[in-house]
Amino acid sequence: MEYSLGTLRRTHYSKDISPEIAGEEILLMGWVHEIRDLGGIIFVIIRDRDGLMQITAPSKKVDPSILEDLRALRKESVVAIKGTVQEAGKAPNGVEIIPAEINILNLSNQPLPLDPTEKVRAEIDTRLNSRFLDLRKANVSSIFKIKANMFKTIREYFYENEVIEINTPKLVASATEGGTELFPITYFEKEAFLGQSPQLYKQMMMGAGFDKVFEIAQIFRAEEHDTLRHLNEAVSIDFEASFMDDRDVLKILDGMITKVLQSTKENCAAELEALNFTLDIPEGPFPEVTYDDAVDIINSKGVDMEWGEDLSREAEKALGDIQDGFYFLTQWPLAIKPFYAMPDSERPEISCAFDLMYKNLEISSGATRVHQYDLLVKQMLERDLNPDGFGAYLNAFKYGMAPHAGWGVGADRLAMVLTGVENIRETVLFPRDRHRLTP
Ligand code: AMO
Repeated sequence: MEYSLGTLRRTHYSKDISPEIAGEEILLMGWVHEIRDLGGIIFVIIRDRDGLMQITAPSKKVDPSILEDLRALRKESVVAIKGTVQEAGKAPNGVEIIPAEINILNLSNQPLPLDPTEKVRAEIDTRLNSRFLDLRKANVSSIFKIKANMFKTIREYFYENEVIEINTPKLVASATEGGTELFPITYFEKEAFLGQSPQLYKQMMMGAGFDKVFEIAQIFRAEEHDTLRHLNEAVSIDFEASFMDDRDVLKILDGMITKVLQSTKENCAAELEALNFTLDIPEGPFPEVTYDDAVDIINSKGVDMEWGEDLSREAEKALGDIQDGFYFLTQWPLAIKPFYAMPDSERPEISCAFDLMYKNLEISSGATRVHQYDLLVKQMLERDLNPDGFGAYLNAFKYGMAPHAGWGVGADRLAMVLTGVENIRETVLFPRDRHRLTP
């Protein structure tokens, strides 16, 4: 039996095999999804990236050596099967393959640590431990196809709007935002950290004259949270634009999310179906709720909240219960927003900052930024941050910094909304949480 690829080359994916090509000889490559040996006839279901294909071997029609080869197959082994396409009303895609040659490319061990056919349901931890097998399931891989389409759409949106894609360092010397915990690392003889946000770098690019930039990259947060919506390594979609304020960038964010929703609906129908999920597309711009109104709503729902506090989980839930879909939370108190958020010119106790929420889940934070050096230093000091630690950043504000605004979207959280999953771990190939560093 051949164990190397040799001259074997795939001619078709399962999705390309239809009754129109009945009679043609094809070569399919994939995994053994199921074997049913009924004695006089053997059915083998082959799975590739895009679907399933039935191989039908009646003992009267195929060579006895083929039957022997098929009987030697084990579930989840990797095979190349040459055969002829035949119309078959009863087969899943209306076609089946009558095999002429079976090549086992890699035999799978048995028993499997996880059943990719989903006959036996597994808990998330078992699934993540054998993630490569878990990802063979159509519903699981659908999440990542939807996520790939999401990134493609977002990149297209930015490129259409002349936003320049950038890459900023993830090995950094000092804190970004203050507050959030950082992962310390050893950088030769110095201490360094994993970047928690490209915030300071994307702002420095406004001093570099790039006008509009975006970055899609990993962020690292050493938060001890163990929730369904926090990870220690997440992906952030960051946007920053010069000569714009919070109102301008809020509209750009609204436009981006709407485009992503539409594109998911248009391009990922099969994936949404595999997930058994209906994606709703809201009409018009997302509604806005001011922080002041949110405090009233939350208190009216029986959850105590003082003006000036950040939203507790209970408060987010109380608010999410009455907001069905995406909405912006605006006019946050300045004191609970980071030092770089601009105070409102009429009400200095509030900031020009907003969050984008989906029900009770925070998807994005954004703001008009402070572009004046003195105000920036003042706001750092008010938050007990030492401006000496921000020298390189602050320098960019001394020699001509454009007024600017921007936002960051949690890509994995947005993927939760698009796929309807409730655990953020589902939307990340190999998630990193408080308890998981492998695989
Ligand atoms: P913030 O800290 O709110 O803002 O992060 C932006 C968005 O990133 C996502 N996010 C996370 N997702 C999963 N796990 C986490 N631990 C996690 N932390 C954050 C959320 C959140 O809304 N520099 C600002 C953005 C800006 O103002 O441009 C920032 O990082 O969806």
